[in-house]
Amino acid sequence: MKNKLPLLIGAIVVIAGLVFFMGGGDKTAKKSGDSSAPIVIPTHNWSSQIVMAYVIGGIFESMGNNVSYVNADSQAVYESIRIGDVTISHEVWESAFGKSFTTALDKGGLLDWGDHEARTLEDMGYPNWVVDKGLCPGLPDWTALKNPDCAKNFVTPDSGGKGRMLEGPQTWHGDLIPQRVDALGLGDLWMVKFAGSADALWAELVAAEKEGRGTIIFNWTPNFTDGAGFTFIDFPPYTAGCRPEDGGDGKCGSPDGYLKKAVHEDFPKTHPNAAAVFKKMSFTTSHIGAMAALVDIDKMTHEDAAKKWLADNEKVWKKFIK
Ligand code: TMO
Repeated sequence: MKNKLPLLIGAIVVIAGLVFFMGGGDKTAKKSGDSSAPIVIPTHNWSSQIVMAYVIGGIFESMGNNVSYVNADSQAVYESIRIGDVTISHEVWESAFGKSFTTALDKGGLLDWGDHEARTLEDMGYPNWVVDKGLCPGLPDWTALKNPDCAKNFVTPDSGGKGRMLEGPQTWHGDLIPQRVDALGLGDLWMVKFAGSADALWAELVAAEKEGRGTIIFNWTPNFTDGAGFTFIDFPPYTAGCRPEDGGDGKCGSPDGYLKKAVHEDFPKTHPNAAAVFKKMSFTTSHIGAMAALVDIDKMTHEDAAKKWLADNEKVWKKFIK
C-alpha cells in the first residue's frame, strides 16, 4: 500500500490531465458553437468538384470542425442532403443538376445557400484545331453540323458511319444530348456515345488529334480547358422550359448557368459558424479552373491539389473565415 500510493496519485494526475485536455478540446468546439459531429461533404466524378470538396473540408478543419467525405451520385445527392445524410453541396451546376436541386428544394429539408461568383456553361464543343484543320467549316454555329461533309470527318469505328459526339457519363444529364440531336434533325448524320468518365473525355481529345479526325465532346466551364483553345457550339439559345424534362421540344442549347451551394436545413443550427462561412464562400472561374488543372494537367491527387490550392490561395479563403 505504501509503495502503491505514489503510483495511484500519478494515475489520478494523468487521468485528470486527460479529462482536462479532452474537456478543453470540447470547449473549443463549444466556444465556436459548432457541433463536433462531422460535416458530410460529397465527392462526385469531375476534378474541380473533388478538389473543392477537400478545399472546403480543409477550411472547415482549420476552424476546428470535423469533416467526412462520401462519394455520392451527383443527381441523388440532393435527396441525400434533403434528408440529412449529406450536409452540403458545393457545386450545383444548373444545366446538369438544376432539376434535382429544385425538386429537393421544393420538397423541403434542403436550403439554397447562394451562388459562386463563377457562371457556368455545360455543353458540346470542340478543340479549336478541329476548325483550323477545316474539318467542319461554319462552327461554332450548330447548323454547320447539318453538312454531311462535316459529319463524315467525325466518324469512328463504333459510330455506324455517322459522326460521333462523345457525351459525358449518362449520370450527369441523362438523354439530354441524344434528344437534342434528334430534335434538331441531326440524327441521320450524328450519333451520341456516353463516356464512362471525365478522363475518357480528355483521352478522346488526345486520341482524335493523333488520329487526325474531328472530335466533339461534352465539356464545361469553369474547367482546366478554359483559355486552352476549346470552343462550345452555339446551339439555339436556352429558354426556360425548352427542355423535354420541362415540357419543351428540346431544340435548345444549355443555359448560362448558376453554380450554387446547398445545405441540409439543420446545418446552420448544428454548425452555425461553418454554415456562415460556407454561405460567404464564393469561388471564381479562375479559382475553379485552377483546382481542376492541378489534377488534370499537373496530375496531382485531389487531396494534394486541395492542399496546394489552400497554400497558394490563403488570401482568398481566409477572408471567408473572418
Ligand atoms: C456537372 N459537370 C460539371 C460535369 O457538367
